[in-house]
This record gives sequence, C-alpha cells and structure tokens, in this order.
Amino acid sequence: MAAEDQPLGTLEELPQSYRDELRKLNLVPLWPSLRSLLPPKVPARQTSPTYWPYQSIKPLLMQAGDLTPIEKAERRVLVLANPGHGLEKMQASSAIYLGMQLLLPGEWAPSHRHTPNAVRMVVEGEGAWTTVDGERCQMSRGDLILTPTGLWHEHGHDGSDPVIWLDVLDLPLAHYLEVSYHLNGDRQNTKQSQGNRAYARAGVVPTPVFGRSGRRYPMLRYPWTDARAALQSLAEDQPDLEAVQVTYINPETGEDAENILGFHALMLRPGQTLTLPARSPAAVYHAIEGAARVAAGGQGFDLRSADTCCIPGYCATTLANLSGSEPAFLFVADESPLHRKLGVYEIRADEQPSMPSQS
Ligand code: GTQ
Repeated sequence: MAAEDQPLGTLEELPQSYRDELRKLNLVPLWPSLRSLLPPKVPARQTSPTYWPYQSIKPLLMQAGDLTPIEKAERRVLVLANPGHGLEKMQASSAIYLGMQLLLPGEWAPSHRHTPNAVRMVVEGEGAWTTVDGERCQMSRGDLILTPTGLWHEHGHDGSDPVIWLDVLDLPLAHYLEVSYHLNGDRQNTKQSQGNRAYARAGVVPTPVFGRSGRRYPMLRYPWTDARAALQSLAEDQPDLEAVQVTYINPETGEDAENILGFHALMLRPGQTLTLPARSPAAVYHAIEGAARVAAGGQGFDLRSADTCCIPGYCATTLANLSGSEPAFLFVADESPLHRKLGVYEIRADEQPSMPSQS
C-alpha cells in the first residue's frame, strides 16, 4: 500500500478530554485533516462546472433596472455565483468573480477605486463609457476595458438602449487575503487620450523621447474589432495552428494585462474541435460571437452568444464550434498569471501529475 493510501487516525479516536484541552488552547491535531488538506495527486476543488445562459440573466437584470434605481445600487449587478462555493460567497472560482452589470440610458455609476483588479467585457448596447484614470473608454460589444487595482473608474451612458457588460474581478482572492476595500471619489476630469488609441497597432509602441510615460497600465481599452482581426489574421496566416488564441497584454512590457487574472480571446474555426490539456487554473469561457460546446469534468455546456461558463482547474477541456460554416469567438478569463507568479502553474498533457518543480 502506498503511504498516501494509509488511513490516518481520526478525531473520534482521541479521548474527549484530550480534544477539549486542545480546543481550549486553540490547538488542532493535524493528522485527522491531513488528507483533505493535501489530497493525493489532484487538489480538492469547490469550483464546479457551472453554466449561466444569457437569455435567462437578461430579463432578470432588466427587472433589476425597474426594481432598483442606480443610486440605490451604485453598481447594478447580478453576480454569477458558483454553487460549489455556496452562492453567498459570490465567486465563480477560488479567485474569479463574475457579474453581469446593467446601465440604463442617462445613468451614472459614480467614480470609485478599489484594491481588486477588474475588467469589463461588453455584452450589448452602445453609448456607454467607462472613464478609467481620466481616460474615457467607449464601450462596444466585445471590447475589453481594464480597471486595474487602484485606478479610479466610473461608468456613464449617453446612448438610448440598455447597456450590459460582464465584470470579471479577482475579488474572491482579494477578499480572502483581507485586502479588499474601496474609496469613493468625485466625477473625474477626462483627458484627451482614450484608453487604446496610443496602442492601435501591434508591434509598434509610442517612443517616449521626453521621458517615459511611466504608467503601469498604459492601455485600458482593447477594442473587439482589433482582437477579432488579430485572430482572423492569425488563423489565415497559420492554417495548421490548432489553438487560435491571443492574450490581452500590457503593450509596453508584454506581460499579462493585469497581475492576477489572465484574459484571452480564442477563435474556433468552422467545425473545429479543440482539446485543451488539463491545467491548474480555473477558467471562464464567454461566447462573444458564434456558438461553441464547452465540455470538461464530465459536463458539457452549449454556449451561445453572451453565455458564460466556468470550468475548475486540472480539467482537460474540449471546445467544439457548433457551426460548420462560421467561426466561433470566445473570451477566456483564467487564473494563470496568479498561478505562474505563485509557482503552482501546471499543465498535465497526459492527465498525470507533474509538480511544477519537476518541469
Ligand atoms: O463596476 O466598479 O461587478 O466595483 C463589482 C464591483 C462591478 C464596478 C462589480 C465593482 C464594479
């Protein structure tokens, strides 16, 4: 019998008087809990594969628009909560928070800043904007807007129809670390610059002749038209490339756009089925255009436009385009920057454990 299969002593085997004495002194014996803290080969995960269809969310979000004025909500959001963690925890995975936010024409969600990092993936509607650090970022379908840790941000809406977007935050991690808090501010003065225009093309960046910009987050808006064009260009240039995927990065450093969560756009060619190896981070898939089946952990979800699902870490995942004639475009958020920084990032090409230190 391998050592890891040896049954260990239980709490019940210990005399009650001994247990009581330990409790009084805030002491706990390790061995009854050792296997659940350090399970064999694969971590225990509370994150369960979960699917949120947009067509079910939208009417309830619109109802929230009637029930709760923006002044009473500040952020009018329905949280996409993973039942594996318990709905009250309001988390999609251990580090990812997801919310669907509604802003009605003329509404304003006042300026604040907070320790968690956030991004917005615009789902529908035109005319809304998020001002981040003084830069007004227009919001159109598929655009990714960063509101990184500590930067002031507020949302407004000059259009005529409701605008809805998906919020992705590392709030569960910040909350767990006991570093989550916010500050309220005044309406921001806007600058001339607009979040993406200085970095409009890949491969060239502004040259700071008169000193560096010195900004940790130089690019705040990633238009969908550009990300989509990059994917199509990549797919055409490399017809044999299996995973047609781009990562949203900081164009000055080449590093992930934010510190903790990673953001990607992935294109499935017409009829394509793509199997991604099991990797340690949990991942969120959100359909920007087209329809795809996401299968992992014995479950499968058909994502149609604006549907979202969450897949726990350490699960091989198969993505299948449900159309034989149109590409499908997915937005992917995952915990990979966090795992890499912590040294726990792992790919299991053959589903076998491979501790990071061995590779
Ligand atoms: O828009 O600033 O879903 O502060 C949760 C917290 C959105 C926001 C959320 C937030 C925001």
